[in-house]
Amino acid sequence: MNKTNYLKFSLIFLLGLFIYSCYNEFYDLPATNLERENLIPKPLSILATNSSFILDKNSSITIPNEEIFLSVGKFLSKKIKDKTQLDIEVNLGKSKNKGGEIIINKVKKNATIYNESYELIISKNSIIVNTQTGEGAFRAIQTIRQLIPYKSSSSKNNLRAIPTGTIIDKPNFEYRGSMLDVARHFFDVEDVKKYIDVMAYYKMNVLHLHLTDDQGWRIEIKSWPELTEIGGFTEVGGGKGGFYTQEQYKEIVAYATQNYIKIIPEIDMPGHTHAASTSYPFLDGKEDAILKPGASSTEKKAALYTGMKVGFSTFKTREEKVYEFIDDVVRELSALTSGEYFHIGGDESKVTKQDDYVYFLKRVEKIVSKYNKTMIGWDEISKADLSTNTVVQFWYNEENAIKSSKKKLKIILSPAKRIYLDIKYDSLSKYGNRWIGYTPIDSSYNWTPEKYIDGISKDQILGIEAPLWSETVSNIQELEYLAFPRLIGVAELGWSIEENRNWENYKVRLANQTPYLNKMKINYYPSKLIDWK
Ligand code: TNX
Repeated sequence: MNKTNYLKFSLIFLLGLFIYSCYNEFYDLPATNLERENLIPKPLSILATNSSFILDKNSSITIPNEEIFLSVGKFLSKKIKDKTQLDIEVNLGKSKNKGGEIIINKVKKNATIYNESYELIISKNSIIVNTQTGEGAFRAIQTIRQLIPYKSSSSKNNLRAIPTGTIIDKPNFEYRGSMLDVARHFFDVEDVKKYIDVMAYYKMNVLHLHLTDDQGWRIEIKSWPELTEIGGFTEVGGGKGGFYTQEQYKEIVAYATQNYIKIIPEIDMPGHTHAASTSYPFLDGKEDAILKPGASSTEKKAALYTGMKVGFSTFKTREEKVYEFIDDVVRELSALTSGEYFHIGGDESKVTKQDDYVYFLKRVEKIVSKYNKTMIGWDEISKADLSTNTVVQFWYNEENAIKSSKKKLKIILSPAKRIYLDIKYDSLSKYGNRWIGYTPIDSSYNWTPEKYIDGISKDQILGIEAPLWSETVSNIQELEYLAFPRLIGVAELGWSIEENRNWENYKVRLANQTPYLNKMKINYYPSKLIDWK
């Protein structure tokens, strides 16, 4: 290089450096405050440094050279594109270093931190994610997504200013779930995927599918085809019902897995089983009662139930063939499910004799563990002496939950009073049940799972789950009306520690979720308690 070229080169270099260092000033970006961002759930700790990282067309994502991080990197790039139109490339291992970088850094395993924990260090030039797992990286990028403004931060170029600072974060509970009742009304694969999208955005990690009930059987079981051919035929109100083929169910499991969400299938037994027993009358002896032996499929379909009552059906618990049937169902469904849990229902079995109920649960618990799954049941299952691996889902009866926790079984909290998403908000609610009164969004948020039941301490609580029973909702818009915004509050109760939760503060962050909810076309309930933006 001769002298003039050298001078030219140095000048250009210095000019570039100058422009880059004046970037914020150049675009006239205001000072920022990471601590005041509308993040939900609220992270464990936030420290603001009041400047900006610029995300623009020169930015890139750099990830460790592992398949698991590649999918997380691509996920983030796609979400950035959807939100900002910016094409952000994903580089393995080494960065190309053109502009501000998002770097996912794999740190060494440390037994004292959760799989889902992460650290986010945002400076002017980079966003560094420190985590030890794909799961941690996935939770971290939800925070990044939430920090990216919807509109360009400059009128000159398409760029987004992200507040600088450090976030250290990990979940309060390891189990943060919701349940969809696809039995009372059926919801198709696309509906479930959309629900998963929103759950993932708010860092939830479990979706429980209530696949069977009196009104319908919604999962194909190859060894018992009439379960869906007959049992899937209708729903509450007499609509057309439906079911997932095994391929469709696998598609849901795969989609959930990409979003670091576990699917928990529920086959509700021995009560809530009218649809199954109408398909195969030996299950409850309907052959003698309602259906004649050898009844045609038309006769069986006519005997299906489309009302909303509960507690009238039961399997014949002393009939050996019933357990052969259950074995097939648990085997097939377990093979399709990657998560470790299998939910067997067990609620409101009002016409099953106590002895029979207890006998039944012990038999079913063995079947579930034979297929390497951990059993979950509604709180009534505490009537039986079950293994300490089994998990009890509290929904109504505190004594049941206390009894089980004394026997060292873990508890999932789903108090109907607080987080049953199917309960009406108030007297103006268009849809919803109201057997337990109303649940406006403040009372759904304003409670303390850690101290909810006297006698159950935090370490005995696996987590929380918000069920959405679907008697009164028959399409995704109606379902969303009940789920949102309450589900978002549940996500915060599950993730954020007690000291970081506060209704007045949450209320403001929730009000600022409207750009996201609108972009997702979510039909949320516009409660007057919130000053929606
Ligand atoms: C109780 S919760 C039920 C469901 C109903 C729900 C309606 C539970 C284990 N059983 O069968 O759909 O109330 O809120």
